[in-house]
Amino acid sequence: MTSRRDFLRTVGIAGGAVAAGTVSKVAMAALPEPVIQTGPDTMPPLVPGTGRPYNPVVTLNGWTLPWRMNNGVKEFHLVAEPVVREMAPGFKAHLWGYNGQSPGPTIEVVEGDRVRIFVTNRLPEHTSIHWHGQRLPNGMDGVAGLNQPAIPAGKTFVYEFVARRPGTFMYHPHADEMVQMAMGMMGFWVTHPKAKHPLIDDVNRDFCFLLNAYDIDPGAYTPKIMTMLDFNLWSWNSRIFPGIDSLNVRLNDKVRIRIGNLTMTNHPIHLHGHEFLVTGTDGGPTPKSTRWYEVTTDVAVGQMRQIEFLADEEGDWAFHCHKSHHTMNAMGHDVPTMIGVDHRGVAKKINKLIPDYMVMGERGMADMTEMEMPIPDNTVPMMTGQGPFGSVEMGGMFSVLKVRRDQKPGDYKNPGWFKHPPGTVAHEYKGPPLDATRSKATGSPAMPRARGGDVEVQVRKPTAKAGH
Ligand SMILES: [Cu+2]
Repeated sequence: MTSRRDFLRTVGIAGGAVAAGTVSKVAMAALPEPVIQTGPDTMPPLVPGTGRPYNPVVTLNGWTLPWRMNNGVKEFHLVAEPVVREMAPGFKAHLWGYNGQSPGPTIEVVEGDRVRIFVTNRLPEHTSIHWHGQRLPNGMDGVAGLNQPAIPAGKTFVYEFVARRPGTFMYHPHADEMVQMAMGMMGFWVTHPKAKHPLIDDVNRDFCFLLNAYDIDPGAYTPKIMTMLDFNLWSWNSRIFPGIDSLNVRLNDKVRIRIGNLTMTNHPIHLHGHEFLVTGTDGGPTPKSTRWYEVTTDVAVGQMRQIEFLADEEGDWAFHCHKSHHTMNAMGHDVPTMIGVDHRGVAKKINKLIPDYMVMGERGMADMTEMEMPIPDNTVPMMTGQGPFGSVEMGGMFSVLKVRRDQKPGDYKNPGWFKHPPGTVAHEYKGPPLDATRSKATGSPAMPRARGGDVEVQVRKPTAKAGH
């Protein structure tokens, strides 16, 4: 929890080409020292010590990059480099990121700030940074080849622009983009309004995270970079449940959550226990007339969404992607459904060849959470995470909103499990069993069938690979 302010000197950052003639030589003479983050913990909000004041965000399993003021310009230093990211306890991935982690640090500025970002490339290949969603001079947009030469390995470039509109943004490479994003190169950006904005409400807590996905074979450390759609690790800020921190708030706090999607598919993000409004999109705050209450909002590829709600229900509330295979971890997608299939005979035969072979999924997948299956080193188990009542049977894009009466303002610590008032937990019915009355009503087809009788399907055989 201390490394935010550890200003580590990094070697090999001196000199390099300058992307734009607008950057003064004085500014280049002394690079701001890069700040490196060593752990995946959620850092407390970085309260601004210099520059204009604002209410800082909290990056889930992440942190905000400190800056320095230089003659009225807010200066940041990003270092693109290989990193080791602990994606879940005991599971470490070899990724590319910024300043020690993937995703990189959140950059927080205020509407109207002049921002200068030094980007040092310590990757084995060239890179660039695109400031996703920003209004800025064309030469600062970061598309290698189109707006600037790519930043060669070992060089430092400078981006400089005014953060013109408040809102939720992202940054990512626009050079060898598929590979570099598959390796984890991305970060969050928040531009706070400079004054009271009619469409931007004050909130008590402001969280942000990126949706990202990886394809890492069980037992491997490095993502497969050529994967187009079949990712097997679905993560928030490169963390997998149960490694994703909970969002801890005080009862009746007004809460904002900002979500950016840098995966290759959409994610219907679903919150239990509360209705929320989508108060911001890629284009900034939404007009009030367009807001309606929802409990699930789809965040499409390349989009940002801000949701806001009043946390007025105490408890531990699930918060997750509603694509159910995104709440599973490293899984083989080509496993046939075995529910209801009696394969004891087959298992006996296979056991002669492979003594450890275990029959899977005959009664559903919940058995997976109880079995101590032998898995390769550095593999995240498929569904783990122990709740107060047993296994939560979730993985991937899942976390918990914890609403507590006694959570202190500004305290983001995990308060532990919710203590339910007596008599408020679903429980076993212990009365006499009832005779089930079955409905006799049957539907009728729109048209009579020409031929064919009843068919009862018993076995789904393994089929060829199909996309999802
Ligand atoms: Cu999803």
